[in-house]
Amino acid sequence: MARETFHTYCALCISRCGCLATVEDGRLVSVAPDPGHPTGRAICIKAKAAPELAAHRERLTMPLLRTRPKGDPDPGWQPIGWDEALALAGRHLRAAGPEGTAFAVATPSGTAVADSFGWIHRLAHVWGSPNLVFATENCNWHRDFSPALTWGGGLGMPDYANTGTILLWGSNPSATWLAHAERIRAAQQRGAKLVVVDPRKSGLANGADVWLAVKPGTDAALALGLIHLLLSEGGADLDFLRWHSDAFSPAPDGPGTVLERLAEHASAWPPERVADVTGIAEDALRQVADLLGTAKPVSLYTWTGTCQQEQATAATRAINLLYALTGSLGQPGGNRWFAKARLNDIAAFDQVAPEVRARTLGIEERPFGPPSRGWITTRDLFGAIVSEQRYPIRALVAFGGNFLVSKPATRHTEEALAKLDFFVQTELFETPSARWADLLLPASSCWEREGLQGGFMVDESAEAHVQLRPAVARPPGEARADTAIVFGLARTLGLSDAFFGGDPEAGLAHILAPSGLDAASLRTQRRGLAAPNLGSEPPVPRITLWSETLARLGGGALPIWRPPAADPALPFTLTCGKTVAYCHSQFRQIDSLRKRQPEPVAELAPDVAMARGVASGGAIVVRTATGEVHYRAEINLKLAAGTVWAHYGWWHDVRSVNYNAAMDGERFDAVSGSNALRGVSCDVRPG
Ligand SMILES: Nc1nc2c(c(=O)[nH]1)N[C@H]1C(S)=C(S)[C@@H](COP(=O)(O)OP(=O)(O)OC[C@H]3O[C@@H](n4cnc5c(=O)[nH]c(N)nc54)[C@H](O)[C@@H]3O)O[C@H]1N2
Ligand SMILES: Nc1nc2c(c(=O)[nH]1)N[C@H]1C(S)=C(S)[C@@H](COP(=O)(O)OP(=O)(O)OC[C@H]3O[C@@H](n4cnc5c(=O)[nH]c(N)nc54)[C@H](O)[C@@H]3O)O[C@H]1N2
Ligand code: SF4
Ligand SMILES: [Mo]
Repeated sequence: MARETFHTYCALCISRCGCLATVEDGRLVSVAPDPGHPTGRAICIKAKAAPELAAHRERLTMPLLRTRPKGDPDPGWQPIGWDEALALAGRHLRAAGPEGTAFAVATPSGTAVADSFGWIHRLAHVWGSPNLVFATENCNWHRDFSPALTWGGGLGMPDYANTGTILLWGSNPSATWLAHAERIRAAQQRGAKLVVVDPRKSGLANGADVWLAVKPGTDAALALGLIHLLLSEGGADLDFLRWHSDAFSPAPDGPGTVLERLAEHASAWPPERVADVTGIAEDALRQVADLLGTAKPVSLYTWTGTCQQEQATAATRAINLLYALTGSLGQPGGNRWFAKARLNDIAAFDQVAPEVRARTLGIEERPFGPPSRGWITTRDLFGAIVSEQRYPIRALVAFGGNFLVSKPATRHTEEALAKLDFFVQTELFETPSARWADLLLPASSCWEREGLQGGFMVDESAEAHVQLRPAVARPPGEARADTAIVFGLARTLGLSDAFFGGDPEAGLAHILAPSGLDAASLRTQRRGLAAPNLGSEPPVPRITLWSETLARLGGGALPIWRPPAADPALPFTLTCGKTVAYCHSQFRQIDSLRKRQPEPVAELAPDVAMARGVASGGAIVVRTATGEVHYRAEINLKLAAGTVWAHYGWWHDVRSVNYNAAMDGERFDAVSGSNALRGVSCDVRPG
């Protein structure tokens, strides 16, 4: 048997762990860490299960055409050839027209669709559609773009090698980003302090100097309370603020400086009140304020814990303001924007005419949110499809993504998918969302196609690293890479001129051109190379503590936390998070992973279990204002009081075990559109 081992990286999630893939006769047989790679020190159980994923009997192998009506549990899939499938898609997209076609893509942080992300955007833009759905508002928006409201750029990455204190806020890399967790652990071993803000103590929180068990959805109040302590007890870096911020400018709308106004604003949050709202003991608050003021430089990472909230913009603004006060932004040991390879951007955002851009769904309501970059919410898309109020949208072209499970308002989603004239989806598996497709196209997995990664994020040298992942295994049947499918669609739509004459290799050469690297050298050095031509790391940006933009939008120049409307019938707080076994709605069909985590679990804080007479292992129903979900209960002593922490992403019954079927999608952040998926009022009963 021909057995061969390749240097590659696992593309299944954002960690992009460097690994060694062993293949026998075109079949992936094992995946192991590649310690010499910048992110190769460890791999997780998902990568170990990759051979099962690649060879799974339920993988799609042929283009499939629906022959039965939508809503029929059996779509009556009829296999067809690729040429026929692409020609059919071309006819339907031309009938719908560019504005009548929306595009969708799975998350690049939790799937390997990252390989094709730029190409999919290019297809949408060159075709002329202003509307592309992806999970950004619930995912990376508040990490990558909402800090722009405070300092004009993204969050950057903690400089772990030099940091004094790490503030990990609503992010759990031990389950979600192995290479990131590894860097944090190394910093701790070097002596860095770690503060974790999370309603649930898991992973790194177990070894943290302080764990703040925040009540879900109260992060903005907590951050305002810490701002108050920093400003009232001398922990803020006033010299830094003098040079880099508007702190000492006169406040635009009244007496005093901006900093004085911030101090006054935050003084509404003395420790007693913060403790009352967030459930965090005053001692712990003071301990954290002390660390932030003294154990510098401070670095910050925050992700979906603070983003999937109704007040996500206020929460991220308050956390960003707190961080600005530490004086560590852009400093060695603080958050930095490590230089990465210079690559050409192929997304072609400017190809959409301004008058069409102006019609992006949601742009009027959220001009500083994702629609400003062409990213729309499923609520807006499905609303437009069903109501036809703005303009008719008749066709949807989706590359992965499983909205019926990953987005709220399941019934509304079904109604919209049913109404589309034409829905084509590329997928590895037949998901509940794919079951509504007219045409289902088989995608190869990341182990079966080449992929380029320009930057591995977690430190300076990792970010400068570029790797061209090889196709190591044979795709099942006729499955194709998403990029190849994009090129095929471009060809049928007559857009090949904008796609390098239809030659993906020429496209790759174009992407790499400014980096000083080329495909040939990356193909001989499969472990990747440091890019000779890096962009430059920006200097410390100008910080605006006082946001005129948000004031104009009605959110207040300084962030405000509002208590959610109390509902005595729903006394507990529901929230969620990810586990290492699965990504979102994926991998439930993989036996070894399913063995690790066989069923949907809701963890209950002891007070919740006690109040409702639930024992660990019992069946329960979690009820929100708009739905119910069935779970197995587990009592978790390391959970903030009053909290229910539940799994999401299950779909063996898309209604009864699907967290998001209990979310109606009508509660969302006004600036970004992020859904309130965490911090939701709920009750529990034995089921
Ligand atoms: N195994 C695995 N890895 C993944 C993914 C996956 O699905 N599975 N998905 C990838 C993607 S797309 C993303 S966006 C990242 C996400 O990465 P993370 O943001 O790390 O993921 P989560 O576990 O969803 O949420 C982080 C933490 O938020 C906490 N949390 C819940 N409610 C609140 C709250 O109200 N306030 C605060 N402060 N914390 C809260 C949870 O307890 C959890 O520990 O992971 C990526 N990696
Ligand atoms: N309640 C709740 N809801 C959430 C979250 C949460 O924490 N709680 N997290 C949110 C976040 S952070 C995100 S990013 C979204 C994720 O939402 P989605 O992007 O919808 O993610 P998945 O549910 O994993 O669906 C991804 C689909 O893409 C397919 N796929 C995987 N790789 C490829 C590929 O290479 N090509 C193609 N064509 N298909 C592929 C998979 O088979 C899978 O069916 O969910 C959000 N929804
Ligand atoms: S954490 Fe696991 S799934 Fe994610 S890239 Fe690393 S090995 Fe792959
Ligand atoms: Mo995400």
